Amino acid sequence: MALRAALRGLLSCSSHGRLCASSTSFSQRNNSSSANLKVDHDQTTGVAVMHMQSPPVNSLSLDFLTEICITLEKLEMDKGCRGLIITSSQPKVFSAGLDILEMYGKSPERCGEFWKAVQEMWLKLYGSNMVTIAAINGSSPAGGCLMSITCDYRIMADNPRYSIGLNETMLGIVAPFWFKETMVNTVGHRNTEISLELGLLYKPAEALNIGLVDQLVPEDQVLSAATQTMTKWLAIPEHARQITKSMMRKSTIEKLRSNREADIQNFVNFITKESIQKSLRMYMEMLKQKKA
Ligand code: CO8
Repeated sequence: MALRAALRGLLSCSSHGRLCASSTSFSQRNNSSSANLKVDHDQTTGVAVMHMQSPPVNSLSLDFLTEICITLEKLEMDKGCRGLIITSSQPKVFSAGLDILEMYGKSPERCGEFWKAVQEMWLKLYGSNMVTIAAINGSSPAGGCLMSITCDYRIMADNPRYSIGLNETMLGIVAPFWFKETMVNTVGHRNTEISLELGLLYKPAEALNIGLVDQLVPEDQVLSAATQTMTKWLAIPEHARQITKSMMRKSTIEKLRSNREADIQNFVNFITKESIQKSLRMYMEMLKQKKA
């Protein structure tokens, strides 16, 4: 509850694209931990590594999204932090995407609050001035894939047991326009069309082939490869890189910013439909059966 109250404050001061100052000085600390996130901030390099550690599969619940948003806000405000690597501490999974339980059997108000937090995470990451790299050390379906493609660069573990993609249609739900546009901006229109209609999850080699990830490395080298890549990106004149990034992403970001309330309403109307609730229930049962 305290976390959500903090996010509400955060949302009220950043929803127009302006970031508000945090009362605690994050830059004084090298490391910080909250319940489900560990952040190692190396102040000599200006690079922070955010480890997601929300068991079992880093699914993005309202509370977890809130933690992520607060951390992103603090790092963004910290002038000593120029690069962010996102990775997972959970075995085999980067992130299982949005927490399905947040979309099942919940009140419209709660669904709306949840969706606002999903939007906020995307806005913060996609619009970040920092260099952002996803160090994808496990499977990354749906919202996990969104989180990855919202970063500037993706390095994935070369393990054929892992997969990544926007598989929403397989749950009987539809990726919203800003998921779709982030994907188009990454792999192009045709790949996105096929990928979204079929709800495809790609093995690492396939993901590399369509440009969904930028690099594959052995599993134990994901973080070191991300650190090396970060060094190269941080060597580019900062203002020029930031302006270029903003130029590439601005129209997609603006489209959501100017339609946030309508997008929340669409989500709530859609997700609370009986037929959609049934699809989600069947999908969760399928997950349980697969496990058994
Ligand atoms: N949400 C909630 N719980 C989950 C999720 C999830 N996304 N994924 C897995 N879990 C749960 C499982 O049910 C299981 O619970 P329990 O232990 O109680 O049985 C536990 O986590 C562990 O799961 P697995 O045993 O399946 O773990 P594995 O290591 O074998 O597999 C995977 C990990 C590959 C991540 C697998 O769990 C999986 O495929 N999960 C589903 C991923 C998925 O399809 N996510 C889609 C979420 S929807 C989304 O992100 C975008 C929605 C956009 C909405 C647009 C609407 C308009």
